[in-house]
Amino acid sequence: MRGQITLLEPVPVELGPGAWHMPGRALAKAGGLLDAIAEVIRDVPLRQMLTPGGRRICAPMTNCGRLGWISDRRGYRYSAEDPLTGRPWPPMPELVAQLARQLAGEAGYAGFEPDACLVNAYRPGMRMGLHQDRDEADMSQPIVSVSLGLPAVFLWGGLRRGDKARRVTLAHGDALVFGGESRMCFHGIAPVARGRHPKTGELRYNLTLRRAAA
Ligand code: MD3
Ligand code: FE
Repeated sequence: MRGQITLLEPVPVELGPGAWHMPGRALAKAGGLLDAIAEVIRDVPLRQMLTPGGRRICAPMTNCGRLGWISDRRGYRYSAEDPLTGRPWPPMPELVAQLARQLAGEAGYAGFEPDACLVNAYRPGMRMGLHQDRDEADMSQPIVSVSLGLPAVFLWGGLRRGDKARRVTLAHGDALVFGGESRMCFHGIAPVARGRHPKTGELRYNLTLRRAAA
């Protein structure tokens, strides 16, 4: 049939200049990634952080890697210590770091070496408002994200807060790589719909891999 294609394997979709959605690209590693997340969470539990304005950030989060992203009344920043204990974050699992390097390379960002991995855990109803990631030292470095468990609608806006946001569904095993001209785009997550995932139950995990220090 002319015009009809069969997708034997999912292909990367360029969402915008330097921004790639890679459906299912992390699926083969999903089991190992979930095991790695479970181990991190045993060590440094998920917690709800406060914004500088004193509001609770919806999704509980924690970190692994040399640096962790934290937020409290003093602001947003990266810290080498877990503020709950004063101890270093657990090391980034090699499986996670390796996948991030691989995906960044495939998107055209050779030499990406993540030093921070933020773990977000969303339950149905939880969302993340439109924001920019601007706490990293070198904005020429891309960001890699992997979605696991319940699906979510990713809101992908423009360089100005008011720009209309596109909606892209992120499923279990999907990856995103954002760099170049898209690095400073506003983005967020729409409220997660009710549901159950065979591997995570009523949870969506997101791993956000960044180069925080120069
Ligand atoms: C686009 N997390 O933690 S990941 C965040 O699913 C965050 O938990 C969302 O935004 C989540 O900051 C979205 C995808 C993502 C991460 C960083 C980006 C998209 C991005 C940086 C620039 C543009
Ligand atoms: Fe973000």
